[in-house]
Amino acid sequence: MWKEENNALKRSFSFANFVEAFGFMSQVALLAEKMDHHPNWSNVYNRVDIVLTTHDAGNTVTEKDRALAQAIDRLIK
Ligand code: H2B
Repeated sequence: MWKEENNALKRSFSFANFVEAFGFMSQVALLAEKMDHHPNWSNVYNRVDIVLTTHDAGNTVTEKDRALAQAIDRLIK
């Protein structure tokens, strides 16, 4: 689940392997572009760590972060 800390929403996802993880990242990238709101993230092999914050609002959590978090959750259902 998403955790709010240090003015950001954070969640980690793990997958069976790198291809699955990268496929997920590709889907998130398209979503982010469509929503004009982009994640800070990192990937190591099968793991994707996502941090959502709005830099235009001085790195605080805004409705844009909450909306992207929900949209990402819908992807993995
Ligand atoms: N993504 C995030 N996470 N925060 C922002 O403030 C932000 C963004 N701003 N994506 C958008 C793009 C802005 O820079 C453009 C110009 O709309």
